[in-house]
Amino acid sequence: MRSFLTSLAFIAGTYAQSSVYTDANTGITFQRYANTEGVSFGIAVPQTPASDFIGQMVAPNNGSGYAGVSLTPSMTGSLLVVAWPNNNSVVASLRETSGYTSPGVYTASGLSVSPIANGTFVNSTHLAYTFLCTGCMGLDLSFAGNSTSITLGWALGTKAVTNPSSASTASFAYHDGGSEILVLLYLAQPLRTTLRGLQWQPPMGLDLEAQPRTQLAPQRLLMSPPLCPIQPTTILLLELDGRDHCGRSTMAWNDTVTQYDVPSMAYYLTTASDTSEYCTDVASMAGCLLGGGTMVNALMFVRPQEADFNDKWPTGWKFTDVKASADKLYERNPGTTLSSVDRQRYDQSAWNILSPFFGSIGYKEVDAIQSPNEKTQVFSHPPWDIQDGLRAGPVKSYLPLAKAMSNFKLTLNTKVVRAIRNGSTISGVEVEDSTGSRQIINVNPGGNVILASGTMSTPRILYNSGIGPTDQITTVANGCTGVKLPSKADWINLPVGKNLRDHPIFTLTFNTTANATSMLSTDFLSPNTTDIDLFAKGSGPLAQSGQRLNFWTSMNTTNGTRFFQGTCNSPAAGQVRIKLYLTHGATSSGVLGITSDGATEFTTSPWMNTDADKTAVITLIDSLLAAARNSSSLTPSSTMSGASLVSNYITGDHFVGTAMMGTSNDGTAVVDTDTKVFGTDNLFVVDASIHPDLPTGNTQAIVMVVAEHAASKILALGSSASNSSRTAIPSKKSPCRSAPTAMSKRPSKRLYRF
Ligand SMILES: Cc1cc2nc3c(=O)[nH]c(=O)nc-3n(C[C@H](O)[C@H](O)[C@H](O)COP(=O)(O)OP(=O)(O)OC[C@H]3O[C@@H](n4cnc5c(N)ncnc54)[C@H](O)[C@@H]3O)c2cc1C
Ligand SMILES: *[C@@H]1O[C@H](CO)[C@@H](O)[C@H](O)[C@H]1NC(C)=O
Ligand SMILES: *[C@@H]1O[C@H](CO)[C@@H](O)[C@H](O)[C@H]1NC(C)=O
Ligand SMILES: *[C@@H]1O[C@H](CO)[C@@H](O)[C@H](O)[C@H]1NC(C)=O
Ligand SMILES: *[C@@H]1O[C@H](CO)[C@@H](O)[C@H](O)[C@H]1NC(C)=O
Ligand SMILES: *[C@@H]1O[C@H](CO)[C@@H](O)[C@H](O)[C@H]1NC(C)=O
Ligand SMILES: *[C@@H]1O[C@H](CO)[C@@H](O)[C@H](O)[C@H]1NC(C)=O
Ligand SMILES: *[C@@H]1O[C@H](CO)[C@@H](O)[C@H](O)[C@H]1NC(C)=O
Ligand SMILES: *[C@@H]1O[C@H](CO)[C@@H](O)[C@H](O)[C@H]1NC(C)=O
Ligand SMILES: *[C@@H]1O[C@H](CO)[C@@H](O)[C@H](O)[C@H]1NC(C)=O
Ligand SMILES: *[C@@H]1O[C@H](CO)[C@@H](O)[C@H](O)[C@H]1NC(C)=O
Ligand SMILES: *[C@@H]1O[C@H](CO)[C@@H](O)[C@H](O)[C@H]1NC(C)=O
Ligand SMILES: CC(=O)N[C@H]1CO[C@H](CO)[C@@H](O)[C@@H]1O
Repeated sequence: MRSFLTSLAFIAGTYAQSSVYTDANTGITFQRYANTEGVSFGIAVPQTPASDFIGQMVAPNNGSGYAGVSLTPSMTGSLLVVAWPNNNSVVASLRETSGYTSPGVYTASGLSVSPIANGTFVNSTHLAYTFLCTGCMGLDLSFAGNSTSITLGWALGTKAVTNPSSASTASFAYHDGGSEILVLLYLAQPLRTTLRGLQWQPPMGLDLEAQPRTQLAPQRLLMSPPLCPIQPTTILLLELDGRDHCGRSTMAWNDTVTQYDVPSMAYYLTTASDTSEYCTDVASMAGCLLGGGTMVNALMFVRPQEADFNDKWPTGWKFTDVKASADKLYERNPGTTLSSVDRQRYDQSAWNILSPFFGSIGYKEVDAIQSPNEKTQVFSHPPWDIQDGLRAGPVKSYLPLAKAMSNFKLTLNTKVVRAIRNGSTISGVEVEDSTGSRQIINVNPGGNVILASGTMSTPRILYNSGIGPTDQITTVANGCTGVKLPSKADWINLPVGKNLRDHPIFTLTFNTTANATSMLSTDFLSPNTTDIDLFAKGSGPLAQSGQRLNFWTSMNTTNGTRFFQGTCNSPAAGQVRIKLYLTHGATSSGVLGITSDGATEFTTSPWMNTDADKTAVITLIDSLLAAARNSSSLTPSSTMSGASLVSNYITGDHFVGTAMMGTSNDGTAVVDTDTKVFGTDNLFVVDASIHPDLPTGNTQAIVMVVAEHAASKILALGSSASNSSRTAIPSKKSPCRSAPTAMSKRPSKRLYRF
């Protein structure tokens, strides 16, 4: 006999997200997954999660069979809740199995399921079982009450249950396959319900007291494309890319995950078969897909050190000011130095060679997630934005919050061209779809427009809106993009595009006499079944990004303190590689301008244009090379030196500064400390472009911290928006037929940044 739930290894699993749902029969609000076949499962947990939850399963009912849910992704070794119809009543019990057989009753003291009467019934089409699961959370066999997302299993069987009237002796035939789903439960609105005096809410909820619901909306800004609140209860997120995450390239070896989900793919995205996610009209590389850089980056998640804010950010944005926002971010999106769910580290030869090397020259091992302020002479396992073995980031940790809200709308395939101004007031945005057709979306009186298209793109929207240096706006006026500018008297002269900064990266590759048995690209691109199976459990080398060791140090010079970051791995057998970044404290900067056909370009390159930066890099590289030559494990080539490498750098793709924040409209800043563009009433920028300084590590973590803090600043301003509806006014683009395309004008050299 084919045994119970054989195919519940979720072979055909698809990701499904839950959303908030209030059940009319019980009044309980659940975080619920529902499919189109009438199957749903919802969970509510107490406001302070302990071990109890309320669950509700609903399944089609034809008088026999059963419905089951597993409280982990696996059917074996998981607490199972199974319910079935018995005449007109519902019988249920807790079960567990270590093999693929009819699961036995699970009895343990303190564990039970008890039905909630109004939500437990059989009607002519469905079976509903709503229950209090006492003692059920936080076990090896279940999930933790404070999880930020959980994956569960589901099964339906249509074969008759043996002994259906008895909760303890009923047994089940195998399920019919094809009914299993993966349920991913995400944080949603902080709704809660009262049951027997307890406060319940959908799992992974926010602190309602600290987060009144009306204050949630602007958090959707985080790392997001332009956002257009049209009235206080309506948030429109405009994303130029046409595909949501689900429409993206999946892996040949696992069609439920995209190339962005798989952490090890972070080092291979530029050479993947689908590279359509990179922007084609900007000066350097950026992600033009929902989630932007956070979906294509190398997953480094370097929590900013205090000095990253304290040195150059204005009053109101020092570390003590942003700390609460940082903590809020880390609660939802923590990052990790140990990404594999099985808590093993894989492919560690570079770590095994370099950690003793750095130890021998006085560096100390730290955990970069736990000790963000230790940035001199330290090394760490790489901190990554990975959770449950998959790429994390705002698309997973924040966007579902927004999508669960009825006042939020995401519009794809909508490129923002410009803000439409009447003097200082933004009355709408002009948007373009992929066919080049344009229309205007009006902002209701009192509404705000928030640009979040990144350091490489936000300046274009500002120039197109008549905001920026006169020469850049003049390029738009004389160009062929057909952008309608405000009259010259209304141009706002701000230093948009200036203060562009980035981390230059220097590459030091060493032969090693030690045992560098690194995995090869083929191991990642065509993984074997061992690694595929490990990945399915959130573990193994595919659940890691490409770095194997990170180090940081600093150097005091007469021209200030400069920080350095190194990301290391073993690119081939017998070799280790250090990618050395000059970071916080670098004094070089450049300028981002616009071309006549609407692409952005470097009019001054942002890297290594001060002598003090050059001297510091040469000094640090020479000291590392001397230490390597002095070591027993590393053999740098004899021609390598600071002087030979200093001009040989690639971009870090960590651009900041093109719409810099400052305290006053004195010609040095574009946005004020509320992130509002000077000279406007309701235009904001929340992305890496507003950062006045380069951080010590890769940019995404600090960009997210700043976005959280910006949300609180914008909320504090309040809104007086009315609630009229929006209208769309079609307009036409006059395309640049004869001009070179933005694509062909981009730098021909594709810089590889890892
Ligand atoms: C290849 C690469 C590797 C990186 N590696 C790392 C790393 O390992 N760790 C790290 O911390 N950082 C890394 N970064 C940097 C980090 O990802 C960025 O600093 C961060 O994503 C910047 O966020 P942002 O919100 O400013 O803009 P972006 O992430 O660029 O987001 C901009 C968004 O706006 C959309 N958009 C752009 N123009 C328009 C328009 N006109 N209309 C509508 N939508 C528009 C885009 O599609 C995108 O969704 C990397 C970046 C790149 C490109
Ligand atoms: C449950 O049903 C009873 C009877 O229909 C009703 O009086 C009661 O209000 C319901 N309880 C809830 C929480 O809906
Ligand atoms: C219930 O449905 C299954 C599959 O649709 C079918 O095989 C079975 O005969 C049905 N049972 C009843 C009692 O209708
Ligand atoms: C259904 O109810 C009838 C009468 O109450 C009872 O005789 C029968 O055993 C029940 N059927 C099952 C499957 O329990
Ligand atoms: C039976 O109950 C389910 C779950 O509440 C509901 O969706 C369905 O509409 C009900 N069917 C009928 C016929 O009332
Ligand atoms: C969840 O709770 C466990 C144990 O109570 C704790 O170790 C863990 O850090 C918590 N996780 C989060 C994300 O709060
Ligand atoms: C622009 O604003 C002025 C007042 O600030 C107002 O009189 C005028 O009607 C507005 N124009 C448009 C087109 O809305
Ligand atoms: C090199 O490392 C591999 C994998 O860890 C190990 O199997 C092998 O024995 C090592 N060889 C030497 C010479 O240390
Ligand atoms: C699968 O690949 C990994 C990484 O290359 C390797 O360590 C492992 O031995 C391989 N397993 C099998 C069964 O080939
Ligand atoms: C694909 O990956 C997901 C996510 O890790 C996993 O749950 C699923 O089981 C995998 N599927 C296969 C066929 O390996
Ligand atoms: C640099 O100087 C600061 C004081 O200005 C000191 O705290 C720090 O330790 C120095 N760093 C190094 C690497 O010497
Ligand atoms: C590094 O190793 C390669 C391949 O074995 C060899 O060709 C090269 O000469 C070595 N370089 C140094 C500096 O030892
Ligand atoms: C020699 C040198 O690089 N001097 C730089 C010191 O730092 C300031 C900014 O802090 C730069 O403007 C100088 O060019």
